[in-house]
Amino acid sequence: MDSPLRVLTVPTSPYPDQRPGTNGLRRKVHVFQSRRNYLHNFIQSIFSSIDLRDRQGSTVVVGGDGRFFNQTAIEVVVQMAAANGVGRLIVGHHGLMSTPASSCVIRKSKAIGGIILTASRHPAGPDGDFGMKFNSANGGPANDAVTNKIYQISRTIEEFAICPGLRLDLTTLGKQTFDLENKFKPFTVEIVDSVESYANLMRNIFDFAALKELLSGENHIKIRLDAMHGVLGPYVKRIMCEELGCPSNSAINCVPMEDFGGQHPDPNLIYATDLVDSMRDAEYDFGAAFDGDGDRNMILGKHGVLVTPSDSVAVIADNIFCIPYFQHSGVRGFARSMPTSAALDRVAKATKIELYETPTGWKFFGNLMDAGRLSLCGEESFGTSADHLREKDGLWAVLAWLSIMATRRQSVEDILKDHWIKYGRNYFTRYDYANIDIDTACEMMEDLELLIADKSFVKQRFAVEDKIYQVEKADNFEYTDPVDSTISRNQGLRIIFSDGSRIIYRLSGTCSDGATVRIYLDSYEKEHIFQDAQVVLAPLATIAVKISQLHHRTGRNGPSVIT
Ligand code: VG1
Ligand code: CO
Repeated sequence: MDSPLRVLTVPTSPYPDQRPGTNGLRRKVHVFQSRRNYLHNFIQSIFSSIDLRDRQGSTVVVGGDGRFFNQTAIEVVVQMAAANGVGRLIVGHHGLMSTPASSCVIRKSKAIGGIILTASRHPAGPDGDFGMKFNSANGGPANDAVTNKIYQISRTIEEFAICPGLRLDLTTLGKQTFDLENKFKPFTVEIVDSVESYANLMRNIFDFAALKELLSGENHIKIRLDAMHGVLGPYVKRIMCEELGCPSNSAINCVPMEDFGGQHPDPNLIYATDLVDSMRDAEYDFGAAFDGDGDRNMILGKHGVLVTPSDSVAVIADNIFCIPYFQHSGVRGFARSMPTSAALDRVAKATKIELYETPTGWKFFGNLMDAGRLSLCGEESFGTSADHLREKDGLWAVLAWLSIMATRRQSVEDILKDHWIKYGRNYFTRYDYANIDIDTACEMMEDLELLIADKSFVKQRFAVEDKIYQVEKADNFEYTDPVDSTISRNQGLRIIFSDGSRIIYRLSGTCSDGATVRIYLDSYEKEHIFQDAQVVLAPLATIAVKISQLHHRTGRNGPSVIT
């Protein structure tokens, strides 16, 4: 018999910059590779943030989007979990598990949490990004109290525990047991097929027979799904092709790759080029793309008509009973992140369902769901999901849209048009200025805050060509969690005009280096609903740039990306 594996305590020195952002820690791969114990320190900080009594013998889920450095990192996570008293690890086959599937598996297995190795939509490879998300027992991103604790520990860490001799076989499904020389034993690892667990959940939410009829019945529609070489490929193949009968050419870029084929696995009109190109002519009725870790989605109709994520959640809300899950569970509430357009608010008002406006980041929705107050939510950043788990869920959003199409027997475009006719249209766009010097970005935000806080700012008028906007309210968004009264400050600067139009400024919390300034523009039209969004929002953009002096301060003459 082999002798038990040794557990070592290794001295280390802290790093000052391991504060998790909007959703986890993200850095350039070379930071993890070249800074001694950078990875180990963060993993130890995660484990140390969990009380030893809760940790001992507990279950932890480990997933990843398959990007470069995942294999190295998984090995370290497993060796450190064993040395930190975790009793059982559930790891995705080949180390792969999408973010929504991880949330599903954490909940099903009653784990104390999960570590998801991903930098989400950021490019990968030796020159790309790597990252780690930490989710709590409810399956959702850890809240600020937890991430602050992790950060505080990382600033003073002196040692970490590891079982360096532990070797795992990620290719074989099933249980592997390890003997350790310490008091915590035995340590087991289960390699699981997360696609099956996730598919099971979907079968209980949607009417698969109706979807099968829509996708492969006599008068079936044609769809195109782009996994962008992220983790979602196997889920798309199994659920959409094998089970619902879509022909195999309807699923593209479905082999997960370490570098995502050199692309940004970011589902928007700029980066999802394969999908956008193939949707241009009239061949496909429906298209969708997902990000690296499978939590984001972009929905397109025939000819590539975009459903903005802000509209997407509103349309799903208005058609919520096309999804059998909600017929059984009822609808408890709707929510959107603050910068997301107010399209959802109109549906909430009409249906008399409670609406919550939360700060950016999925963690805020989880608390409301756990308290039974929220059923459906969305973010403008291509995130849509419900309370079946605690993450945004790319494939769920696709199945939700297809369910609406199956029930209403209408095209994406007609569903969208009907929605605007019924509720009016919230035009929305986001300008991103990436790789801005951090000090310049912070200074701009500070100056802006002072400017809009001045009493004279309210009632001020801004004119662009024949449009005049008058400021009605301006503030730094602050959120009080209605469940536990936690206050989250500094969540974005808002300027709200008298016609309801909004300009919002925020600094991204997911950058791997430098700063990204985001400007969100939202404007409502009751009647003129068929205009070009960029044209409608151009005056607001001019005002946003003028007030912030963004171009002057950064030397830029336009955003890096418009979504
Ligand atoms: C961005 C989005 C936010 C999203 C977050 C994580 O955060 O704006 O809506 O929840 O990414 O998404 P930020 O702080 O950069 O604006 V994912 O799919 O990258 O985990
Ligand atoms: Co993501």
